[in-house]
Amino acid sequence: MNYFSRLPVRVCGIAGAALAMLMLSGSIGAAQTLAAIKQRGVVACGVSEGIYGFSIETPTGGAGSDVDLCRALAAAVFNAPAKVRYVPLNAAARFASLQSGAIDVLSRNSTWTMSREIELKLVFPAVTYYDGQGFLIRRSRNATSALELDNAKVCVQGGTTTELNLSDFFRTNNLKFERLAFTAAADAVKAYDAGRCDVFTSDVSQLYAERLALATPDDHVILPDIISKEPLGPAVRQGDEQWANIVKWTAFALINAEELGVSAKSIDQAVRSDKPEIRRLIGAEGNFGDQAGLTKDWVVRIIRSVGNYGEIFERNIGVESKLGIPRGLNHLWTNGGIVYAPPIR
Ligand SMILES: N[C@@H](CCC(=O)N[C@@H](CS)C(=O)NCC(=O)O)C(=O)O
Repeated sequence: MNYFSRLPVRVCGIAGAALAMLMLSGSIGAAQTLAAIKQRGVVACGVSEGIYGFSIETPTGGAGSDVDLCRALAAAVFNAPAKVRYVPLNAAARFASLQSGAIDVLSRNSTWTMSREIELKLVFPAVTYYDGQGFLIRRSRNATSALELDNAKVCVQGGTTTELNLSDFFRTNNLKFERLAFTAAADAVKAYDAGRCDVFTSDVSQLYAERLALATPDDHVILPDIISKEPLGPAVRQGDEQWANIVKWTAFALINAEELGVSAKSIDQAVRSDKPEIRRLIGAEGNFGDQAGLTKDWVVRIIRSVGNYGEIFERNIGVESKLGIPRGLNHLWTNGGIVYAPPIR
């Protein structure tokens, strides 16, 4: 199944209830997730309801960098990147869905925070995109800084880190604002486009994406202010280290492959390489894939299916894509960015 299945998703912020259900059912314990995925035949991957560049529905399945991580996991487990069941989730529904076991992994522009790990009992195994919160406004407002937004009406999606950062920023700077919160991102964007708000605030990558959906995108600008840290990455439930490690090392393998120059284009040469680091990456030396519960050639499967981190970034998000976001912080550490993966050895 390689399309977004419209499972009925309850919008529910009560994490505790979902957790209690999970404990009673006892269906998800240590090292159960990979076995359940294999038995089911697909990875159940929670994605957004549609953020261009990250996760959108397409006639042939899904597209975007978060979708590519789902595909990479299916390639690692099944050698078949299409073996994913996509579950679109709005911001408020996403964590309860993960806790209840309805999805195996959440790959949906979600920020790694302390409370989401400690309170919601989740794990964010890796960062796949370093983002920050910003503001989208009408060009005609002629503002050059967020400090000029006193008394603005601000549209925001509820159930996000965005809401708290918004009030922190206005309070810290002694500015007043009126908040209009929406459950669905599409409604927040529609309200902004209809002029009900002066400002739409979100992670900057999502501002780029949502701007594409406005009636006249060129009439809107993103202010230069970045008011928060939003390290985005996949999340899994606590208590299953095997699966958490597979998600973590899949993300790290994509980054290590780029660093070593191993891409979808060069994978056939890479499998013949005599460089020790590449030989370990592709499984010609060592036993890392097997030890993780996969196969020796797990990285070869991943790279053939989705390419390396840089290829995923450029295809979906980068300056040559429709989104057109400069790579910035998301350059490899060897290239002036902060994207850094521990080595496979
Ligand atoms: N990174 C932030 C914000 C993520 C978020 O949900 N952003 C909205 C902004 S538009 C979104 O992606 N919504 C898409 C959806 O609900 O499907 C978080 O983890 O709370």
